[in-house]
Amino acid sequence: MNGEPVFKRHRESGQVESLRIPKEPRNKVTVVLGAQWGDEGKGKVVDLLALDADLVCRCQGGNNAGHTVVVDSVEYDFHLLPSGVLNKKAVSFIGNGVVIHLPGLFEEAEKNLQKGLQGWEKRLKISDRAHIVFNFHQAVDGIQEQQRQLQAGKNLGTTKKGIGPAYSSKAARNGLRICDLVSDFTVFEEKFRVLAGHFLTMYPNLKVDIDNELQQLKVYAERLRPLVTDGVYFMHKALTGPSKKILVEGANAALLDIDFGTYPFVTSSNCTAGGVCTGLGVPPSYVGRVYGVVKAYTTRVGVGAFPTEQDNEVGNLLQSRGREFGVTTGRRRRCGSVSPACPSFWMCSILYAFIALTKLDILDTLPEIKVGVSYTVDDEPLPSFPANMDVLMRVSVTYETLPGWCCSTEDVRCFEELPSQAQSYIRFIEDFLQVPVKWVGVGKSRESMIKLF
Ligand code: 2SA
Ligand code: GDP
Ligand code: MG
Repeated sequence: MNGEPVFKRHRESGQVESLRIPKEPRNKVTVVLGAQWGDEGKGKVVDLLALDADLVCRCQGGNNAGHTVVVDSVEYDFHLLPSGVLNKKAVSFIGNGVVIHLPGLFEEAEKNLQKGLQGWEKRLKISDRAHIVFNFHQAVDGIQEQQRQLQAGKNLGTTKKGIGPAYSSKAARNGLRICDLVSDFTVFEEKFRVLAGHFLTMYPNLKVDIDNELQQLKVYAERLRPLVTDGVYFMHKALTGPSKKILVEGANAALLDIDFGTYPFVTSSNCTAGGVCTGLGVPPSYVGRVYGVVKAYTTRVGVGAFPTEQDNEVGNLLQSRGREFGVTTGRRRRCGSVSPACPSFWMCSILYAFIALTKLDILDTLPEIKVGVSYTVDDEPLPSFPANMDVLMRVSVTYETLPGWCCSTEDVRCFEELPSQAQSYIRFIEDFLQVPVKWVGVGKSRESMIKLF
């Protein structure tokens, strides 16, 4: 395809326009990805980078994600809308890799509108290829969780936002997309009834109010139509047209990636760099800088192995000081030590150009800080991260203990003013990963981000 001419005839003028992909990439995309189990503070980093972006995109996940942005003491939370939607000069784009629950999207916009988010509909574009999460997908998510608990004695701890069932419909090829919704509604209705019937057969206890949901969807279809675009063409124009700053906001994180994460305790999309290409239609050569967001400690919400979890006073302190509660579900997040020995960090060293290290201020009161530096199983060092969760549950972590700084970093705005122990902690992580730390977060606001270079 590279360099091959592809032509598109312009509808009104009848002129033929080349969709050739230039040999030298023009507008490469900058990507922000979570490097742990999510909630590293991606929203804040995206908001910061979005200040001078022209286009901010979401490429995967759905409203399971919860991204917080604090501007002028107002706290916004985004789930489907890209966090860059706050920038009135930027266009926001929800790509084909995202699964969209329409009532969720409009509720989220309404909630943030009350807080001051204005004009979002004028600057949001949605790919016609994105799949729709229906209410029954969410109900099925809940039923599947109950079944896992009953049958296997353990659920996954999903957000119950219908993410797994919606991506299952996509993979099973009976899912419905935004393009179906905004086309002939009679055809859409037929397909919707077939899909609902399919789930009703599989889950006889499922309650689906088909007529009510269809009525609601018809209303959404009208509201949505002006926002819907051919996502592939839209991205092609953005990538190859006049100079533009394009930003991609990853949702969830490396260890929740369906291929590379702690399967099966993962989400249902690719949260690593590949998801950017498939979820937006961006050629790999157009992926520019990838920023990995790393929290100065680690959290996990939901079930699954967490080798550096601190199920003790330190974990409790991190949880309360860091206010570690899920943005989508309000669940208490499990807390533990940062572990650069963990595989997402290996991926980090290979893939990530820079690191944003967030929430350093939460460590301010700890007299010492443990960092997980290697894993062993049955006294054997692990050369790589185990795929098998039963093995991961048995790993022992070797820690390096670093001195804490026991003073507030909240008001610090440059690296040199940080206590020497905090500087050493940052340099330790940087050296271990061999990836430069570009930002250090010491508070929730945009201003409390120290830029290192
Ligand atoms: P799902 O709902 O099918 O994607 O759940 C599968 C696993 O993925 C985890 N997951 C998350 N982990 C961290 N943060 C997420 N977003 C919210 C937040 C979560 C919340 O910002 O706090 O509010 O609880 C997120 N979304 C999915 C999930 O815990 C499962 O382990
Ligand atoms: P995301 O899902 O990666 O966008 O992160 P979340 O929004 O779920 O969770 C991160 C939380 O940490 C939010 O409440 C942010 O406001 C907050 N936060 C981000 N960076 C910092 C920081 O450097 N210090 C402190 N104290 N809070 C931060
Ligand atoms: Mg979050």
